[in-house]
Amino acid sequence: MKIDLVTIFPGILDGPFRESMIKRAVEQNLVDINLVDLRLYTEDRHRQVDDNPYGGGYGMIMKPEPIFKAVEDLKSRSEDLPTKVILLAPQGRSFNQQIACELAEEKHLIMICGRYEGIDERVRTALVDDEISIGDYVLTGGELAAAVVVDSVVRLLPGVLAEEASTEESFTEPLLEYPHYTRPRVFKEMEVPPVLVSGNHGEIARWRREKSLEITFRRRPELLKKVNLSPEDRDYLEKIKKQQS
Ligand code: 9D3
Repeated sequence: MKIDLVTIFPGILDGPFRESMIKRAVEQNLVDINLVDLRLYTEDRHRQVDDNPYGGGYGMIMKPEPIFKAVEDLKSRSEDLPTKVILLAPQGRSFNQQIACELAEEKHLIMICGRYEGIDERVRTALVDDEISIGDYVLTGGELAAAVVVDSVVRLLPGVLAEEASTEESFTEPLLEYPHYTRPRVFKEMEVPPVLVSGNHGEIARWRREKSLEITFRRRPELLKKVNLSPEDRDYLEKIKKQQS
């Protein structure tokens, strides 16, 4: 997969892809991540990428010409690959794991990181295939959102995760995770639940299932609608509900 990130602040995105799992994926040529400085596609003396909004009002708007030039150039450099152009913007569809899985199937992503108060609408209508937000909070621009999207997409590419991790992930239900423990067994007088050191794998699996159900019920009850609940699961949830009232 090839990912081009178009930004006026390439420095923001320089660090996140040079560490850990994404770094290894780049080194193994599983993904080619390319930071593109939008100012290189300006032609005026001041390298201007923004301008005032028609109709007046507060703030600046990203000009269309440099973005069109950048995207046309990046497309022409990978003629044979089908390209998907993504705009990171607050108005986009809310990013989630399903969108990450969809994007992991693409061959070439061009991500445009918005800045200022917004972007000229003609970029949307003529250039952008998909518009993504990472959630309902205000960032100063699209760069950190692009880093989030790239991180979640790249880890799904074949060969990036250990095989066990990715197959386990694709079979797991949308439940929150049970609590994890590692050594020491007693830490500051806090003990690991005895069932986890019992060696009884059936009981361990049941305990973990119940903890997952309980934490999901308390924090994200809406997720339980999507889960296949066994009769034992239902009994356990009933028990928790009764304890509450
Ligand atoms: C006053 C109206 N604001 C829209 C909510 C203007 C505005 C705020 C923040 C315009 C751009 C931005 C910069 N944010 C992004 O570019 C962005 C973003 C975000 O702020 N939150 C979540 N996801 C994303 S993706 C890109």
